[in-house]
Order: sequence, then C-alpha cells, then structure tokens
Amino acid sequence: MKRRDFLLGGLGVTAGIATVTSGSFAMGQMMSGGNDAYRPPLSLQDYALPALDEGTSIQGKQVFKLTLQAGESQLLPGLSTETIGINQNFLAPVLRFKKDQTVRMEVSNRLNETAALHWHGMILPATQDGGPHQAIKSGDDWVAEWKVINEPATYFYHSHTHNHTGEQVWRGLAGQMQIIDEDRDAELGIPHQYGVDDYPVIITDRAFDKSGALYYSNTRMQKMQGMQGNVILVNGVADSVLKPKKSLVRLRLHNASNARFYDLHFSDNRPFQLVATDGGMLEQPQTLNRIRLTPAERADIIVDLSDGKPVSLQNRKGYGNLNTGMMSNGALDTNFDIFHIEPSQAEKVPAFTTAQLIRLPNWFNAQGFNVDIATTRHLQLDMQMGPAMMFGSGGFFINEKAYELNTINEVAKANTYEVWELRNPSITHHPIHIHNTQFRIIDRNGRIPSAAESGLKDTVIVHSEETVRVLLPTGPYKDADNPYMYHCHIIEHEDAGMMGQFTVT
Ligand SMILES: [Cu+2]
Repeated sequence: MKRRDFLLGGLGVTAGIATVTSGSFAMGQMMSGGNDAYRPPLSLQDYALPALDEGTSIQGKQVFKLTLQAGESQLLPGLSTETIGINQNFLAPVLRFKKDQTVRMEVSNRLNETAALHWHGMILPATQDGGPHQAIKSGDDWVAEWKVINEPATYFYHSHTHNHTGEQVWRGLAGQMQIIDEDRDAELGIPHQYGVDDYPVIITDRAFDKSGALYYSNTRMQKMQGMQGNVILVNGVADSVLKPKKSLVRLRLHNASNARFYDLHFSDNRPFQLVATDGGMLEQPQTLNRIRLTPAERADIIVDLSDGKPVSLQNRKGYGNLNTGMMSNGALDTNFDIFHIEPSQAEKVPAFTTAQLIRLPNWFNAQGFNVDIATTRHLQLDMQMGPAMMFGSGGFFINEKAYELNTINEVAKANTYEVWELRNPSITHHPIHIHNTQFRIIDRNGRIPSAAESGLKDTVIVHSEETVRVLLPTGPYKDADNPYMYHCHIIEHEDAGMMGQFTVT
C-alpha cells in the first residue's frame, strides 16, 4: 500500500486530514544546512512491535543478557544500512520488569568500539549507572545490578559513551525499558497488555545518503541545532500503520531522537488522556489534544479508537531549536506524520473513565516546601557564540565549564532534597536530564508548570531565556568517588561539553 492510498483511499480519511498531512510530502525534498540528506519515496509498512524481554529469573534476580552488536538493516526500501543495536542489528528489545525486583544486566560489547550503556531515569548506585565512567571496551563484558526502586513508568536505555553518545545512539544503541504494575493498571482500567493494547512508540529521526548509509555530521552548525533527520521512524520503521487489537490503547510515546523536538497531535485533533510522564503516573489523567516531547522525554497516553476511524499521529511545526534565533530552518521544521493507526479490526472495549490515579509525594505546594531543602544549586546553560564555538573545541558549558571526565562539579548529600535552578540565557532550548533521580518541576520563570508537567520527571526542557526550578531527592546511594551525570539531552550538546557530574556522599 502506498501512503497516498492510506491518506486518500478507501479508509474513510477526510479531506481535512489529507491537507494537514500533505506537508509531509514536502519533507522528501528538504535538506538541512548543506547536508545531502536523502529520502526515497516510502510506502506504508506494518507497525513494528519491538521484541519483548522480561529477563530470566535466576536466584531471585531478573537477568537480562544484552549484546551490543553491529549489522545491516533495511531502513529504506531496497537499501541496506549499517547499524548497531542491542540483541538485534538496530535499536533494542523492550525490557520489562517490576518495582522491588533486583535486575541484573549482563552486557557484552561485541562492537569494534568502546561503548557504555546507561539506564536513563533509574535510581541506582553510581557504579551501575552506565555513564562515561563505566565504559565497556570492545570484546569486554559489564554487569549492572540494582534493586528497582523507581515507580512504574516508561524508561530509556541508551549509549552514554564519552564523546560518542550522539553517533552511537544515532546508529541504533537505544531502547525502551518499562517498569510495570499490571495489577494496579487493571484496577485503574489502564491498558497494559504488551502488543495487545499497550504499545511502545519510540520516535527517532534519521538522515541518510543516497547509498542508504546513515548520515551523521558533527560540524559546528550541526552541533548547535543537534543532529536531525528527515525520515521519521517509530520503533525503527518509517511510515508504519498500527492495527491495534483493542479499541482503547496506551501509547508509550518516547522521544528517543538525538535533538528533534515534537509537538504531537492526532490528525483529527481527537483528545487523549495523559496518565504518566518520565518517572511515574500523574495524580489525575490530563485530557489533552497535543503534547510536546523534547529529547528523552516520555509520556504514556490513552487513546480511544472506538469510532473505528483511521488516524495519524502528527508533528506540528513550530517547536524546537530549528525555529529559534539564527537556527531558523524552515526546511526541517515542518508538519509531518509520525505513524498511523487503523483500528477497524479492534475489539470494542469500554472507555477509560478513571479520575484519580495515584498520590504524588507532597514535597511542596503553593505555600512552600514541605521537606527540608539541603542545598539550592544554580546551573547556567551556556552556548558561547564567539570564536570558541565557531573554531575552538568547546562552546557548550554549564556554569562556564565544559565537561571533563575527571572533574566533580557538584557534591550532594544522600537522602536529602535539593532545589536545582536551571537558567538558560542561550539562544536555543536545552532539555536537561539529571541522573539518579526523579524530580518535580517547581516553576518555570516563577510560574507553576502545567498539570501535564506535574508528575515525576528526569528530563525537563529549559527554553531559551527561561529559568526552571526543580526539586529533587538525592537518593539513598553514597559513593564519594563515582559520579552521576547531568546534561543537555540534545546529545550533540552533551558530547560538545554541556554536561557536568555530581557525587552523592
Ligand atoms: Cu542543549
């Protein structure tokens, strides 16, 4: 089936949708500043459900065997692409486990290069975190083990290799983790059956050259806007169609792109319920008809498809670093489809009506803090526009320092609460990720954030000219020697130096 047939053919799609989606055809011709990105005509493919890995129970632990490997993938029709992945040639299985389990990740690096594998969002000992200090040399093995104390939600695992995170993630070293609680989901009426009514939607963008090779550029200009591509993949497949088995589905939206921001909505503007963000559920479902996701952010949404009508998840242009300041790039900042849903065969099930989900920790309210604040840290995100940026090796700083492997920038006390004030005077937006914690956003430029941002988070967008305060628990693990990272999750910014490290003692 050609995409035109899906958009215009006998599926009852209205002309209105076709008008909106026609923007995506223009993407085929667009280029980003000077690269020769290639996008062949694509035809619709089936939604790709990632392999599910729930581990093997061995002596009270959930054991996962993860092999980093290289291979060939067919990402574009008729062309072969060299990629890397985990237990597969491109991207990775979805890892599912439960709170209170001890997980043991046995990682084998069968790539011809050093790699590191980070468990994004997890609260765990620093030596198990998989940051740049836990590099795994080619041919070596590494084991990470921790007791799961995070809340059920959608998480991320990906390369975090010193200076090479961006290109390794781009080539495919990334996947989704899910902490699940099926009993609680059942009580709340939240879809939770993997591949039946609960679907990962891991969104990445990639650029290719005409031979089908992945195109990755590290020029100064590319670093500033981050590496973005003109082919949108969901779970590694472009232009796919999900045919859900039930009429009420949970989509685990996951921005696994290096740098691209998404402003997501459905083609018929239908509402959906946001039930969880990065690190756990919201207190109440939020009814929305659009949601923004910057790199590394996740959102679990519930969508009612009981009308049986096909619908597309789409990006609306106008959000992200491609339209700020001198970065303005109309070619890449455009409307396009993410993927399609065709629910005519879905079994009809009751609508989602739950009003109250959970209670969040009561760390603060409009009157002030309910916990003692051990420290307030001030972190300034800087992009130097002078010679250092254009000709030097750096230009990306936090508090005027580029990342150094052997510098501890901050020291926190275990089992305390801190306020981190993230200030962004630079010309682009920066999604900031802090390891080993799930925080809550206090305010943006002094204003209480939207209800959609009221839950547990590990990544927060700090827009240009914005100051965002977050309240974070430092966690139970003490280690004076081994640090955790905090950094911009536009991975090219991270690799270029917009990262620091802290210990918890
Ligand atoms: Cu950044």
